[in-house]
Amino acid sequence: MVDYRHLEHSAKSVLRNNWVDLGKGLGYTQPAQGIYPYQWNWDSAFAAYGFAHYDPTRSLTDLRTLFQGQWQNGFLPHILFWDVPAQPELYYPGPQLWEVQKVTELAPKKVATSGITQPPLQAMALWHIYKEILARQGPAPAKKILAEFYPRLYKLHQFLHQKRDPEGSGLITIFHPWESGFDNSPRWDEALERIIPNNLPKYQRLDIRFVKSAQRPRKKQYDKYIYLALKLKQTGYDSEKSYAEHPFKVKDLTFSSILYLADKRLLYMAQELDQPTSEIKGWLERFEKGVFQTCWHQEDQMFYDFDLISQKHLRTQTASSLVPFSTGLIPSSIFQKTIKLLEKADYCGQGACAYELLPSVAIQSPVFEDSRYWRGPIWLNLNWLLWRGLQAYGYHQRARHLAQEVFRLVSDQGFYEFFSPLTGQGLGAKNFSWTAAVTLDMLYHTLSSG
Ligand code: 2M8
Repeated sequence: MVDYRHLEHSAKSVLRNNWVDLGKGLGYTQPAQGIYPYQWNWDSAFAAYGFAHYDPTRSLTDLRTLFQGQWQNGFLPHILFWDVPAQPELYYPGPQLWEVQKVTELAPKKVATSGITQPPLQAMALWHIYKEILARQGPAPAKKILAEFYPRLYKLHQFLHQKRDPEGSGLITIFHPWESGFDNSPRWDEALERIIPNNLPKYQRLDIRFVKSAQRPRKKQYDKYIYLALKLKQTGYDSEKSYAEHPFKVKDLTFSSILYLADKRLLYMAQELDQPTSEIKGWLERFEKGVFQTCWHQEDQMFYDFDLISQKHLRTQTASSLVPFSTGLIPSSIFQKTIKLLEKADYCGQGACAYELLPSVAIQSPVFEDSRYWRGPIWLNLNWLLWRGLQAYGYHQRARHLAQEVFRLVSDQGFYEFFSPLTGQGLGAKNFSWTAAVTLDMLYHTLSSG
């Protein structure tokens, strides 16, 4: 029997201990101590989902701090290297590799950042915080929050739609597997095959000081990550140039689904603030058509990422194919068929897994690896998106069951970064922020719905 109060208490202490106070009203949630010491883009938004329930001020500080790293063109980098110059290298690749301030005028002066982005969850998180503040403090303070963040969010979304979807397909192009957030996923293997790194500088992996190398990407993949980052730097992080010459260009299904969810929140904000809405409505319509035109594979009856270079779907069986359901816009006939996958031993049905939670890659896929990051393990942010999808389709019983399995898992194992589907063992970093944050979000939801 899970002790909810104990779970709540321990999740909150993970978030509290990972908080970094920068002074002057700024601060952020580290994803985890040691391995991820800086501020990560979508991690801060996930953390906000947890904090919003009991300390919305902190979640606002986290997002406010994140937007200090926004570039002049609206781009929001995936890492902000706060306070780094005086310290030895804590994380590789650090600011010395990206050198954004040296190669582009668009980068902010006050904080060094990376030159790639991540799934834009911020408008979703902000809308969630807004609703909490509205319920506790009333409309005036809540609206003030929207007015503060709206211009920055709008600029970010506009950048993504204009610069990362010049085709107007409704789907966003990523230039680096790390932009997907599902970094090492086999989703990218085929598109990475053509990348042959050359002239790489000598570098030292720092991640494997903290986590066993068997749970981290292989050297062969890491070399490609560094090579692609350096290629982007050569263009001065210019989207047009990268569109023309970069060797990794993929329409990312999950990134685009998250942007769609975020665009919807942006639309609600615009309506609250009496701002023009037609451009946002246009973005929503593009995805509503585009996700079928670009990502739906008729023969497999499945959604996939689309490789712009080979002009092919990337057909590896991963949980990412289920993320579009969190948008609620896929016809329920397709949802009903796809959700049956979860009942198969391929995913977590028929007792195939220690906990009935979605693994990141189908267990029977030839590329499934039980313990290597993003190549098989259970991630709770992914399960949280599925939980939202189940609710959107009225599968409340199933959504409740999923939440219960999450509570059982973290009570037994702790708030790890990811978990083995086969044994449930906690893997990667300990006391991981988004694991704690999405657990809290599900917990508050469960407690408030009786
Ligand atoms: C992982 O990615 C970083 C690179 O950005 C890494 O492995 O060093 C991913 O899981 C990513 O989605 C996440 O945002 C980041 C921090 O938690 O770690």
